[in-house]
Amino acid sequence: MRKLALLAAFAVVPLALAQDPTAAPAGTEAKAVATAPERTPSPASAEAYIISPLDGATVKSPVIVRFGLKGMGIAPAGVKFENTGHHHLLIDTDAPADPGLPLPASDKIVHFGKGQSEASVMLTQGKHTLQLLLGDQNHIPHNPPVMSKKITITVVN
Ligand SMILES: [Cu+2]
Repeated sequence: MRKLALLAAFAVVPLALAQDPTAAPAGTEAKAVATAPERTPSPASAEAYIISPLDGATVKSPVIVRFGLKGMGIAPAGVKFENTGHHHLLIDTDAPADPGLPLPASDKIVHFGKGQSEASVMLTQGKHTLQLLLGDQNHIPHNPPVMSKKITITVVN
């Protein structure tokens, strides 16, 4: 199962990137066209939140970040299942302006496509912001996006 999920994650990334995001106008609701990337709807009750560290906390690196999610479930990237998604941790950055595109992977946008619910994050000393953003099987934020409050922490030695 673990291997399968991994394979699925690798298989879906090039596919998602290859799709033309302009094919589906932003804000288009439902009426699924199999070939065009579409926003996956999120239930109104959905909420992502950072369990720990707490906003304003002073912590040491590596920082264990625990991901909270209400009203939805976790599924690995590449797996389509209603009302699920996987976490992305935004580090010292805002969410990309266009929520209709697959989230890029970078040092500041970390994917947890295996369905992880916590991460150990190496951070330099000083202030950092953390925010969770759920993505669907294609790493595209839901509609509306399921995003946590952005927290600020201070990392010390
Ligand atoms: Cu992702």
